[in-house]
Amino acid sequence: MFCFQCQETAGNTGCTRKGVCGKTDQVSNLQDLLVDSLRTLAVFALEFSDDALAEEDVDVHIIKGLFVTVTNVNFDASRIREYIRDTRKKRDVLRKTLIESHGPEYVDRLDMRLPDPYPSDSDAEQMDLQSEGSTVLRDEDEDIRSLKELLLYGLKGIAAYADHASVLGNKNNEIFMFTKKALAATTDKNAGADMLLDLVMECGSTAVSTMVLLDQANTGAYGHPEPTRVELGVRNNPGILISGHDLKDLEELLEQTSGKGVDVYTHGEMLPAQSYPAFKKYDHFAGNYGGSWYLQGKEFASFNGPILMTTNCLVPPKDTYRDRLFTTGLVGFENVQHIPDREAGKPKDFSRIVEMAAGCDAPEQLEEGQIPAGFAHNAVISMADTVIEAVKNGSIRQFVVMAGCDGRMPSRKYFEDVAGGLPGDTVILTAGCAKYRYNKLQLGDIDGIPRVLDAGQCNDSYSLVKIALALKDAFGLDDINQLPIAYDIAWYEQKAVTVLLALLSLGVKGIRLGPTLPAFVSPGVLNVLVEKFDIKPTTTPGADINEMLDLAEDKR
Ligand code: FSO
Ligand code: SF4
Repeated sequence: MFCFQCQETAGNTGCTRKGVCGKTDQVSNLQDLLVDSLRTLAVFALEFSDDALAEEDVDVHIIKGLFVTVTNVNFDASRIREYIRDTRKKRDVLRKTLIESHGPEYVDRLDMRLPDPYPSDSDAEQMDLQSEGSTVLRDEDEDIRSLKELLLYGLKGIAAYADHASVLGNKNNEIFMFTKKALAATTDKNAGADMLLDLVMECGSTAVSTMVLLDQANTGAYGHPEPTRVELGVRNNPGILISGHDLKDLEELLEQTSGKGVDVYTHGEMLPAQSYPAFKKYDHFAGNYGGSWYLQGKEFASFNGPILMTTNCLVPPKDTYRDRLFTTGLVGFENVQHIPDREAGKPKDFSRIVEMAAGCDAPEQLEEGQIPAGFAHNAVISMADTVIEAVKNGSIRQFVVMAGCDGRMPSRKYFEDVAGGLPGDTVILTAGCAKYRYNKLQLGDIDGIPRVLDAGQCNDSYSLVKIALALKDAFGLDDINQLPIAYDIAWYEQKAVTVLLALLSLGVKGIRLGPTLPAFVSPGVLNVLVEKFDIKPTTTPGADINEMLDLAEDKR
């Protein structure tokens, strides 16, 4: 195996024996084979009209397949083999149709450039053999390899967001088309750096469209998040803990637990669900339990009731709660119970979880108090006058966007120290699980505006962009970089890469990225990013705070 797609990659170079995330060598290789089969499917799919693909559900299959390979989603070799089999089946249907319409020579020419071209043995052993050897290092030129991986990881994040939107019935053919085009480009042995860089930028603008689509899907279905004080303590009933990012799963779980004497708690990236009007109406929707994803080994044990993992970030389960853990959707782990997908027109069946919960003890209390959430674009823009006045009269000197992810590395204390060290006339704009480093610090407010404005999940970084654009218009500026906003982004997995590319495509300059720069960015590609966008690594909290504040002075 060779994998360097996330921030925790071994030695900041690459995981080669086993993933730091817990992914085995076999699963990593199978994920690479899945990506190759999706690339092949994408090349064939580009030959067909949207209608023909819709019939075979090819586009949705491609985004689901990519989402499966995002860090901490699916660790189950047998499920990944199933996705490869399905991908190959769809490929074979398209290939056969193409031979009929265009002749075998035409298809031969396509086959020549593909990593997984022919109908192949789908027996598990054969598939494991086919997957052996790293595909990530296939391109010898390190800059080309770096750009192709950057593009692929950006696509994985887009796929995750597009999948969430599609679950709620919102799909967009331009996003599907870009995904196929870009995936196909990563199979092109002649692809040059300029072409790949253009695609990386287009990946950023497609990421923005995908976050818009998901925002429309979420707010259309569940209303606009509203400022909410979220309880951290527990109640006396047994509970079900729901984690991940899938709001449709939460909706159906809340419905199926109504009146059952069981409470539903959020965990990790499900915390923002606490602010949606459609969920707040349920009396048995209790508070948020625990901190960010990497602490689940301890926190799931003390929760006492069943836990439902709807998307990443899953870590290999401990025996203390393994039999209470359920996966659903694209998430998987060997020997962990899985709730199957919806049958047409019906909700998922969570009855097993509800029954188990009824016989469990109530959760053990970990903390108490409340934290503010729900500051997505609609809520912040509705208090725009107060915010603008506070900037004008100097009560707010600087905004610092600290969106992104949390993770295991002790060096992530940097983000807690930055948040705690920023002076009282600064406001932190956050989204994603990075917030758990500082959302429980008592940082106060400015004229009633909390000093940590939490827009929601990582995809809700779109809200931060929307807020920035609204401020730019309100101050009559022509460039987003003239605003008193600094960017101090924490990354971990591929959705954060997508958010980063989205910010770059909007022209945001001077982003700090930490706690380390991505291992998959080669020195040559890094030079380009530094030259074009002034990207920089995080250094020390003190030095970075000073530099951010100096920047605010310069912009005054
Ligand atoms: Fe975090 Fe995990 Fe939401 Fe990621 S829970 S790290 S960027 O999956 O998606 O923020
Ligand atoms: Fe390593 Fe991250 Fe890949 Fe897991 S996802 S194998 S931790 S680089």
